[in-house]
Order: sequence, then C-alpha cells, then structure tokens
Amino acid sequence: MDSLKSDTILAVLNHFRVEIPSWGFANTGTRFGKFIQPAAATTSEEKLSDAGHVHALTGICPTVALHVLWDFPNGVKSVAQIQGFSERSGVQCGSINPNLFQDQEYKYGSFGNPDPSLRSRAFQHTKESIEIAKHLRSRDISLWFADGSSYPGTANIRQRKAWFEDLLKAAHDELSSNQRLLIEYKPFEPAFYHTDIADWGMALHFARHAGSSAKVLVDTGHHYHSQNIEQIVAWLLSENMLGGFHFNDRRYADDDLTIGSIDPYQVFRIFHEILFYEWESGKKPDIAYMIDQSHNLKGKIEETIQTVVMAQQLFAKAALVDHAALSQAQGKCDLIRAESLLQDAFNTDVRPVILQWRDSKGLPRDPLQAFFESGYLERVTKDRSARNLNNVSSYA
Ligand code: RM4
Ligand code: MN
Ligand code: MN
Repeated sequence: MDSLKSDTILAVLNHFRVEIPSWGFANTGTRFGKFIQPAAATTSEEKLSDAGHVHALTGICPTVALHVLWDFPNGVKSVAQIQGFSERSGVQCGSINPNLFQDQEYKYGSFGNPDPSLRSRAFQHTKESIEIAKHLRSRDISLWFADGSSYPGTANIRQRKAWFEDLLKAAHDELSSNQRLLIEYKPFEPAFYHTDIADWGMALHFARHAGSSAKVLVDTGHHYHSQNIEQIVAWLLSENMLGGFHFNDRRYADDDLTIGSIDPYQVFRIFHEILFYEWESGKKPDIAYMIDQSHNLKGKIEETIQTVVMAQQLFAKAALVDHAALSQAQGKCDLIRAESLLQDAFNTDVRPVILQWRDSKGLPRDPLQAFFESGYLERVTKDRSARNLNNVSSYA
C-alpha cells in the first residue's frame, strides 16, 4: 500500500469511534429462552467494567449506550452511581435509551396506547430519560417504540400517528440546546401487522414534526430483505436528517448478529456513502455510530471486541475509495471503473495500517489475543458464575 493510502487510513482512524451497548454484556436470549453465561454481567457496574475493558484494548469505544430501565432502576436517583461506575471503568455514559416496551402496562403500546393515562406514563418516562441524559451530559436520547398491532382492524393507525406526532414534539421541547432526539424505525416485531414507526420515511416525518434537534436513527437490522440501506443513508445525509446508527448484522430478521459476520460489504457501502458525502459536500455530518447487538451464544466481551475491530476495519476500507475518480467515472457512466473503485477499496487489506495505528497509540496489536491473555475473563468468570447460575430463565 502506498503512503498516501496509509496516511488516509491513519487520519480516519484518529476520528472513528463507536459506542457499545451496556446490554451487550448481559445475559440475553431469543424468545425461546436464555443460555446463561458464567462471565456475563448482571449489574450495571459489571457491564460498565466490561465496556471499559473493551475500550482499553481497542481504544475506539469511549462511550457506552445505557438503557434506562436496566441501568437506572431508580431513575434520576441512579445517576450518581452509574456515573461513578463509568468513571472507574474509564468510559463515559453515551446515548440514553428510554424503555417503552417492557412494562406490563405497554401491552397495547406506549405513545400509541389508546389509554391516555398510559400515553402520559410513557411520556413521563421519556421526560425522565431526558433528565437523566442532562445530568450525565449525554447528548443523544434514542427512542425505539415497540408500538403497533398484530391484526388488521385492531388499531386506528391515523389516530396513533397523531398521538406520536404530539408526544414526540413534546419530548423534543424537553431537550436542552445541545441534546438530540434520535428516532428509530422498525417494520416488524413485536407487532406483526403494523408498527407505528415502520420505516425511515415515517421516522423522518416524525423527526421533522418534532423539531430541529430530532434526527433519524438507522438500525441495520430493521429493514425488509434486500432493502438498499445505503440509499436510505444517502437520502438522510442529503436531507441533513441522519442522526446515528445501531449496527448489527442479520440473515433473516432483526437477528442482532455480529457486525460484518454475514455481509461486511453492506456496512462498507454505508460507510462509503457517508465518506463520499463528506468529500463532495465538505461537511462533516454529526453521526453517532452505535452498536445494538446481543450475543446469546458467543462470549459477550470477546464478541464486542470482534464487533469493534470489524467496524474499524470496514471504515478504514471505505476511506480508501478514490472519490475524485469515482465522481468522474459516474459522470461518464463508466460503470466498470466506478464499481471497481469500490471493490478495490473493499478488497484492500487494511490490517497492517491498523496495526501501525495501534502501535502509535500504545494499544495492543491484537485486542482479542490481549483480552485472552489479560486474565480478565478468568477473574470475572470466578466472580460472577455463582450469581449467573441462579439466573436461569426460560421462554415459558
Ligand atoms: C429493538 C431496537 C432497540 C433496542 C431493543 C432492545 O429491536 O433495536 O434499539 O433497544 O431492540
Ligand atoms: Mn436498535
Ligand atoms: Mn433491533
């Protein structure tokens, strides 16, 4: 690789950061049950400690996404404790995720629930989540709704849209000037007939209606099969409405598999659209790169390291696309040349330059190997296994 290319990679590596989720370290499962792991984190202190360990080894995940119900059981009163845990672990609190889907009350929805007292409860929780974020100086409040219906005719779709419009706007009014509301969409699950925010167009509509600090969040697992996600990304960029990502990979549905494990070219194409936009516009969009994965079979910390390392590699590859040549090839309709420019970048082995970058930062050359040698896994397995053993749960 010539020095121009390696300099390009080194420059982007200095800026590429990815946020990891606290829930990625906990025991999670499928709807059929959980397989308990002896080393899994069962407290927020443990989740943040694991996240801190991943950051120490990779150097690119300084913030952790938190889920209010799971990490702030006493709401705002839990803030000081969580802040203490994160400081001790060498990470910062990142996006705050209200939980509007787990409580029994939300059986028929949250912002779209026909019962006004339940809509108000959901709004209060959102308001409190924004308050928590203010205390933590977290910029992004990330909203995902399970709201929808599973049978035709059972929900008033237009009425629910109006409730969502009102409550999202009211939530936006609670933000401080530096905060953002990220609105996530998903076409299916847990509702199987209609979802109130089913796609990026609906999320875009709600974000615009809510106010200027609301943006769209793209979870890569939340699309129909073969949907062109990078086109959605390109459109949101051109509308200045792309707020962030929940990265994960999938084969069938919202599988939450390791990023790049099924289709690394997909993630590359998304990063390419972003970097191409930056080159063309001279603007640097404010995009939160976040992971939303849950690993019920692989070791959680190992899997998170795999994820972070893969995201970094794919970003570095995308930075190698020759934008000037691409733009020229597109203008001349030189299809073979244009496509080859993407393929050449994707096929370049960027790992030697990443090693160089890690050396320059005093980071381990192989984060996964360093993890296995650190003794951390043995230590937490010993500390946590007894508690995890009593934690067995099943689907029914
Ligand atoms: C949803 C969505 C949300 C995540 C929940 C747990 O499918 O991806 O972002 O918080 O799962
Ligand atoms: Mn998500
Ligand atoms: Mn999801």
